Amino acid sequence: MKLYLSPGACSLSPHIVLLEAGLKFETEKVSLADKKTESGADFRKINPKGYVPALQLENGEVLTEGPAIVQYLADKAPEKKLVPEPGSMQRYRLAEWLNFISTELHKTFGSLFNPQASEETKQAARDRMAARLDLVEQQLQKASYLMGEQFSVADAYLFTVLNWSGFLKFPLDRWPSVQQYQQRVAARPAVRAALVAEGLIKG
Ligand SMILES: N[C@@H](CCC(=O)N[C@@H](CS)C(=O)NCC(=O)O)C(=O)O
Repeated sequence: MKLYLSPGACSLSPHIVLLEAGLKFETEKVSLADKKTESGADFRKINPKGYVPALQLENGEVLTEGPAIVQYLADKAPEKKLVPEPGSMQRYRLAEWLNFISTELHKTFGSLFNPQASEETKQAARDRMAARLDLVEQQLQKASYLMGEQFSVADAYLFTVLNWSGFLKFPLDRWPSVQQYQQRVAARPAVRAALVAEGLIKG
C-alpha cells in the first residue's frame, strides 16, 4: 500500500493509523501547490480530487477521504482494536465522531489556512471551532480517548486537526482536557514515529 501525503496535513491521520496497525506501507509526498508527487508524477492522475490523503492499494485501486481510509486500514488489523466491530452500535458512534471531526473541526479549522479569507470569516471560524471544542472537552473530561479508554482512528484524526493549533496561533488553554489529551496521544510510539517521519518533530 502507498499513502500519498503532505507533511502535517490531514494525511497525518492515516499515517498514524498505518503505524498503529503495524501494516506494511510506503509513503510518497505530494506538493499540494502544484499537484506533483515526490517522484514527479501528476497527482491528479492518481487522485482526480487533487487532495491528500489518498491510499493506493496493492491492486492499484485508490481509496480517498480520510474517514474511509482510516476505517479500511483499521479493519485490516482487527486485533489492534482501532475501530469497534462492524455492525456494533459503537461502530456507529465512531462514525459519528469521524463525521464530526471532518465537518465541524477539520473544515472549520482548515479554513483558517486560506490566505484569501477575510478577518471576519476567520473570526467566525475561530468562534465555531471554540464552540465545537467545548463539546470535545466535555467528552475528554470523562475518558482518555474519544471512544473511551481505547485509542481509535477517531483519535488519530482529532490529534491531527488539533496539531494545527500552534501553526494557526489558536491556543488550546481554554480546554485543559483537550490539551492533556493532545499530550497523551503525542506520547504514543506510533504517533511519535509518524511525526518524525513527516519531519514535524526530531527523532
Ligand atoms: N474530504 C477530504 C478533504 C481532504 C483535505 O482537506 N485535504 C487537504 C489537506 S488537509 C488538501 O489536500 N488540500 C489541497 C487541495 O484541496 O487542493 C478528506 O476528508 O480526506
